Amino acid sequence: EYNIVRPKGYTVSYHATSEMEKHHFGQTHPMKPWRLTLTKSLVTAYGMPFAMDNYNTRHATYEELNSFHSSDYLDYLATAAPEDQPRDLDNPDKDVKFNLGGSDCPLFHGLYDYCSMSAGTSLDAARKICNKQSDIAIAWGGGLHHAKKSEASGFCYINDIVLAILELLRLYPRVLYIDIDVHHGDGVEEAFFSTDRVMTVSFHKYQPEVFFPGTGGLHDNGPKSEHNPGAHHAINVPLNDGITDEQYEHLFTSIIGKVNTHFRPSAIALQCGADSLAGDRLGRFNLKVEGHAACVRYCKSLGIPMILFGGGGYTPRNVARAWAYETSIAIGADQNIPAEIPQHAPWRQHFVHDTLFPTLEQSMSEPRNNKNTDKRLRDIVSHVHEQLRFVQH
Ligand code: TV7
Ligand code: CA
Ligand code: ZN
Repeated sequence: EYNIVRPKGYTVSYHATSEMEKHHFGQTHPMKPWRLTLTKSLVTAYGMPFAMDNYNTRHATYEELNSFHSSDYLDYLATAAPEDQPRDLDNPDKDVKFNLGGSDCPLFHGLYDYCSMSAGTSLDAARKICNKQSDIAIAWGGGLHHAKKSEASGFCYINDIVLAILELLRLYPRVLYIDIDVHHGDGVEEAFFSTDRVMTVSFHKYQPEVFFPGTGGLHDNGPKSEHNPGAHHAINVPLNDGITDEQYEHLFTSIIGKVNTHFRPSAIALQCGADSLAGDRLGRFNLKVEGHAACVRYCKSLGIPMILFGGGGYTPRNVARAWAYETSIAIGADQNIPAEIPQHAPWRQHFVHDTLFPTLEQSMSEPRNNKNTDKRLRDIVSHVHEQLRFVQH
């Protein structure tokens, strides 16, 4: 009923599985896998699946996970059960093995299945890009950027992004990783710290001691040693509370535009964490769906093969709005979908306001004060531009 048609001349693939969405981190835990259900139902209500190749994804194999993660970590992840973790109720995060079983990264039933499905989604997306069957591959179930080689961190157990980028590197000489989640993409940055084939750029709230994970300062640009090819290949854009669409879009395009001309990526991996939206339960920014999505639109305009990953996002109705709208941008249907949430969308009542584009006032009772001065943002851009003088591919 909407005017959604297959884009001419390019292919978008959508990688998901309804199995992932059934898992629970625990009653009060902010990470709600059913936000993926809500996203899929909105994408479907708008008729977008007709314009994409839709894949039901499989579990990643142990060997695939092992291409980044250590065997001792994976073995523990595969066998640890919730009841193995006698909790010290006064000190719930104390001494947990591989950081598993604390309150951020609890052990829950089906954890290994959940992790291997998230990774399977992202690996399938990467393979479709590598064999040129997709120009844009979408993996909203991935984007778990904090996981380390031998450690869970910040709701992330398996770093599906690192696995997908490793897959892209088999074919593509250079991969640009961009991270618009409100948190620093530390796990991905660390994994590629010593190579000049991956440049990582994370935009995030930065207030060490107070805001997780506390890394990603402006001057953290990769190993300083002259002999390390990865030097200058980590870009960090530390921000304060309350940044607006206008400021963010300007920052994003001036930084990514310059990165594109200096680094000349052959593929892009874009983590679209939706906790940078206004009204997020954990986030602190004032971005609207339009501002968040402008990043996807800009990356698409570069005409480089791209994977879109999910990530954070703790107000499920807004996560679904952003990722559904960003899916429409991928297929070039953003002009053709009505802003009104379709009448027949299941879960319609969950959206509270019946529009894809709530105003700031609709997203939160009191918009945050914007603590980002234009002067500070100009200084950030000029530091990044200086870093890029060292990068010439
Ligand atoms: C990618 N913030 C992940 C972002 C990971 C953020 C944190 C929580 C949190 C956890 C809960 C919970 C919470 C309301 C919020 C230092 C601590 C403080 C746990 C209470 N409510 C992504 C990780 C971050 C768990 N962790 O980038 C169970 O907030 O700040 C911390 C660490 C120790 C642990 N405590 C928080 O978006 C996917 N956690 C309620 C129940
Ligand atoms: Ca980020
Ligand atoms: Zn986040």
